[in-house]
Amino acid sequence: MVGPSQSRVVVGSPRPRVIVGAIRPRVIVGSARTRAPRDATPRPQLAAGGSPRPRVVFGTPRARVIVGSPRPGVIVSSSWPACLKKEAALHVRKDFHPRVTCACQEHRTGTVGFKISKVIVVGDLSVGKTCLINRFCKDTFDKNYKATIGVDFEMERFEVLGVPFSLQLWDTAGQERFKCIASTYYRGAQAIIIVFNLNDVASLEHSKQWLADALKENDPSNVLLFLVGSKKDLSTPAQYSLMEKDALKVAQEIKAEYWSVSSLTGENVREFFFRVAALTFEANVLAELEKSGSRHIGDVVRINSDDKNLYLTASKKKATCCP
Ligand SMILES: Nc1nc2c(ncn2[C@@H]2O[C@H](COP(=O)(O)OP(=O)(O)OP(=O)(O)O)[C@@H](O)[C@H]2O)c(=O)[nH]1
Ligand SMILES: [Mg+2]
Repeated sequence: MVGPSQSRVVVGSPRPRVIVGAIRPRVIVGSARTRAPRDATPRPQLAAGGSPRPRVVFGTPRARVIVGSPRPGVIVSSSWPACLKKEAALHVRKDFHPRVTCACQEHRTGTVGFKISKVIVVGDLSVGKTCLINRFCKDTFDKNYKATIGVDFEMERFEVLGVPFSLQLWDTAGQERFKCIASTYYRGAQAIIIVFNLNDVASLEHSKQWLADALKENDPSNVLLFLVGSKKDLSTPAQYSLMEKDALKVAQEIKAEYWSVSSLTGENVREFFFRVAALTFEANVLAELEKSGSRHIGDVVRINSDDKNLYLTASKKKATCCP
């Protein structure tokens, strides 16, 4: 894992390497840009410069953008971001887990505030992965298709329940010829977003294969899954409801949360990524609490014991407000 919000990744050279220290993350494939016109030879690398990125804040009574930027402030509800449909949700709750809320109030979130969570976005070519990320991170939409070559990534910084939290959104190539490069970046994901085109049933059928490939590099019990139908603006309501039935079936089979979005209109895009951030943040804090719950400063360590739990728990101090 690279350092917080300062990384640059170089991909596709004989040995990919990660350089820490640049201001904004940027991915270079050889000397080529990661997005090129379909079937065109790669173009020279353009620097992805720009102003400091705004930090999206939510989960606090009044959300605000902390780092200034030309982008207008993102106003977010103080509540836990809702899922799209109850039957398509990973968790049907109205708020963060009480242990998480309590830990945030008591500043007991350990290293979560310094961590960057990796999210990978996979799916068939041209389903709209890049447009989805760009709509959320840059609020832009490009109607011209430029295939992603290898991988690219964007960072988005959040503040959840007063704790800073960053997502690294990895945009991977759907084209078969770049799959090999892209799959080397699947490892270490905390969330996997599988995108399919709501107007192309084959892309939904391929979702399971994309997931299987992504899970080869990740621990299935430790990863959050999202199935996202894209290009909703192109479906009629009748077409959409037919497709949604199939998509919900697949989502339930693979235990993913289902969303439908349009990067053209922006429908559900922000809500979806807030949900990804909230669920990922919550999973991180719960994991941190579990870790710190099993090892407390002051615990007595048993020596010469076969017991797997070397830490005697008698001296554990109870948290004040956690259930
Ligand atoms: N109408 C409409 N078009 C979209 C939407 N999202 C993406 N597109 C178009 O679909 C095409 C492909 O979008 P990309 O985001 O580049 O697709 P991709 O999945 O990143 O493709 P690869 O990088 O090759 O894997 C582009 O022409 C986009 O303009 C959408 O929500 N609505
Ligand atoms: Mg792309």
